[in-house]
Amino acid sequence: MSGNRTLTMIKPNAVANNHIGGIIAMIEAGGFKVVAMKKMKLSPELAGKFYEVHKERPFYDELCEFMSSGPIIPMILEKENAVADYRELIGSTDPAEAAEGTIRKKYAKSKGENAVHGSDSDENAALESAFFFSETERF
Ligand code: RTP
Ligand code: MG
Repeated sequence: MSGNRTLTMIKPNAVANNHIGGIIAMIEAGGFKVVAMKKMKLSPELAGKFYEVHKERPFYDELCEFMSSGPIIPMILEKENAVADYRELIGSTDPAEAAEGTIRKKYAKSKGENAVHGSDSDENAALESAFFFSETERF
């Protein structure tokens, strides 16, 4: 899967505000194929595990609380150069800095409640995909 897949989540704020369809439309218009998808709610413990790399950051507790506050939509996306191209499509972490035409520019509320996640490397894309999807769902 190296190089052509990434993992995204539609975050609780975007799901709660009925932006699932709008975000998936932007993803598909951007040339990505949805190869796996589900709706689920993370426990604070699971959110903490997913974001373990940020454990020492000041926003960690707030992030885990937010990410377990309501349902999310994890998806595996496929496209050539998926990780980098998807980070370009979602835009900067802070919506105030996100470029026009990006998902975060359109749907993020704040730096924390920023509508979507995108893996930051091929290695993390693989790890994060396995976090959410079993082998039979990642065909
Ligand atoms: P993501 O991992 O969600 O795709 O976002 P990212 O790479 O752009 O940002 P990252 O540095 O990995 O941070 C992970 C998530 O933590 C929240 N955050 N809050 N309040 C803050 O200063 C702050 N900074 C980061 C965001 O939800 C960010 O997406
Ligand atoms: Mg990140």
